[in-house]
Amino acid sequence: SEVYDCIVIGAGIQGSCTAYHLAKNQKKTLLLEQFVLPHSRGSSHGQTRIIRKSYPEDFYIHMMTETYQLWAQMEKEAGVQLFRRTGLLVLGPENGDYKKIKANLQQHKVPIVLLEKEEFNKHIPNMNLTPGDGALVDTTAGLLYADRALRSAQRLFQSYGGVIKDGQKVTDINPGSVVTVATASGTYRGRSVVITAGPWANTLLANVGLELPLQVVKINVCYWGEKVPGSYHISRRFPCFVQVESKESKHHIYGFPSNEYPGLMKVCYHAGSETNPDFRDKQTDKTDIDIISRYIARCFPALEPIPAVVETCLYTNTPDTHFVLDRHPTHSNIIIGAGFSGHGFKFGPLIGKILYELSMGQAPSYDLSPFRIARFQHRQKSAL
Ligand code: PYC
Repeated sequence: SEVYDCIVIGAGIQGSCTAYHLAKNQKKTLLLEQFVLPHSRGSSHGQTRIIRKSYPEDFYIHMMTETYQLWAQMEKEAGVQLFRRTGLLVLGPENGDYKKIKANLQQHKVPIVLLEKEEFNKHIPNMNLTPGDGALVDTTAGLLYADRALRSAQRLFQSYGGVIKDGQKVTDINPGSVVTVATASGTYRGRSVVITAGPWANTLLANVGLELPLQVVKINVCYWGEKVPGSYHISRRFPCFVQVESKESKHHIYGFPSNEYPGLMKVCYHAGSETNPDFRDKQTDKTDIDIISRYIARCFPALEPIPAVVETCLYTNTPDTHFVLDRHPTHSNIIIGAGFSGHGFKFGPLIGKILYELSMGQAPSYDLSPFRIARFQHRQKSAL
C-alpha cells in the first residue's frame, strides 16, 4: 500500500497547520481526525481567539513576530480575513506579572499605550480600573477568527493535495522506519507521524510507550449580556482584554469586545476543573463562573453579572504551561505537539511549521529547549 511522507493525527489547529505546511512543501500527507469535521469536542472550535505579543517570556514574544506574518500569508492564500486588530488591554497589579509583560513589550519595541488612571475611561469606557492596577494597550494585538482559520488551514491543505480522513479514531500506532497507524476503517503507513491530539494526546501516546504530565481541564466559555446593547462593541473599538491577576484570582480573566453574538460579550477564566475529554459533561463545577461574575460586577458595570450563554472548551495543561514540541525520545520519526495549555491557538501556523520541520528531520528554526519532553520527569512504560 502507499506510504505517506507524514501522517498527522488530530485535525485541530496545530495538526491542520502542520498538514498545511507539509502539503505546501510537496509532502504526501494524510490528516486523520477521530470526529467528523467540523466539531466542537476539542480545543479549536468557536469563533474567536486572542492574538498577542503580551507575554512575560522572551521566547513567546520572539515567536510571535513570524507567527503574525504566517497568519497574514494564510489569509492571502485563503482569501479570507482571519485576523482583526482590536488592541489588547492588559491590566494587573503594577508589581506582578503585569510589570514583566510591560517590560518585555518595551524591550521588544512593541508599540504600546500606557493608560494612566486619570485618562483610563477616556480610552476605555464603561469599565472600572482597579485601584493599584496598571493598564496598557498592546496596539498590535487583536483577535483571530478561529473557526475560519481552522477551515482555511484544512482547505489549503487539501488544495495542495493533502488528504483528510475524518471520523477515524486511531486505535494503534506501530513505530518503525515506516510507522503503521490503524483506525477502525483502515491501516495507513507513514515515514513519519505527527501527534497533535489535544486532550487525547496521552491516549495516543500510550500506543508508543509515553505518558506526558498533562492535565485536561474544562473551560466554561461564558457570554454576558450588555445592559445597553453595544456598550462594549467591536465597532466602538472596545479592545480584547486580559486581567493578569485580580482580587478574584491569580489566574487570567480575559475577554473580547462584543461581536460574535449580538449584545453579548465573551469573558472567560483561564482555568477550570479537571475532566475526562470523553465525558466532559460530567464536570459541572462552576467555581470559575462565580469568579468571573464577581469580577464583572466590580469592573464591567454595563454587563449583566449572570452569563447568558455558556459553551465549553478544553485546555490541555503542562505543569509549566509551556508547550511540548519534540521528537519521541526513542522513535525520532514520531513527533509530538501537545500541552498547549490554553494559549496555543494564536501560534498555529508557526507550530505547524516547526512540527513540519521536525517531521522531515530538519533542524527546527527556533530554539525548542523550553518545549522539550526531557524537562518533565516523564514516565516511560516498561514495554519500551
Ligand atoms: O492566550 O491570549 C491567550 C488566551 C486568551 C484566552 C485564552 N487564551
